[in-house]
Amino acid sequence: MNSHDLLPHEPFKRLFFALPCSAVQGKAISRWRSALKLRNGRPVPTANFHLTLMFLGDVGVSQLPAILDAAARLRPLPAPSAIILDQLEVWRRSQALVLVPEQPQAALLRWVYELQQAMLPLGFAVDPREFQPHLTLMRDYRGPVPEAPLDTEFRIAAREFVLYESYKGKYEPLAQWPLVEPAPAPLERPRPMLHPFQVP
Ligand code: 2AM
Repeated sequence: MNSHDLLPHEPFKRLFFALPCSAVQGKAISRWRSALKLRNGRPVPTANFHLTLMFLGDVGVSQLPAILDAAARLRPLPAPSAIILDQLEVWRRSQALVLVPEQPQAALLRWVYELQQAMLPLGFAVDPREFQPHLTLMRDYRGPVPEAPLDTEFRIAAREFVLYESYKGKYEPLAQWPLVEPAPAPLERPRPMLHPFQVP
């Protein structure tokens, strides 16, 4: 995604869509990362763990209503699911140590494609690099893939997606929408018919 054309002097926000990482999972991932005793790179703050769906870049604030509107009109996934991060990789080009799913879910990949398509008319070009779900653990990482047993499963719940503003190293949620259709409410058990003179 490239930085969007800004009007002269227009205030802007640095925006991206992502799946949030729950506090519990964040702590677990952070503890596991500490145990790796990594000697280089900058650890991503635990509070910033997320799984980027689409990076929008610097966006003029006048664009925000159209982005919110397009995101709200996306069709949710039919079934609840989670992204299982079970593999550690070093991405040399971006100098990042990342957790990735060994088997990215086709449904999520399709949904991200729809998100990209929804943003196209607003002027956000699709990143020529293939979308690869990942959670960044370390930036400026230059070492080899740490030899670490990934004996725990880390899960990112794919329940809702969030539009974040990146501001001074913090990620501020601006809006969120359900990513999966809400489960239907359980049917009320039919009450037994009472005889008109029976007292319940
Ligand atoms: P990542 O760590 O999941 O790769 C906010 O800046 C987030 O957007 C970053 O954490 C990064 O997500 C992603 N990001 C930043 N710059 C980007 C770029 N040029 N292209 C794609 N994603 C980017």
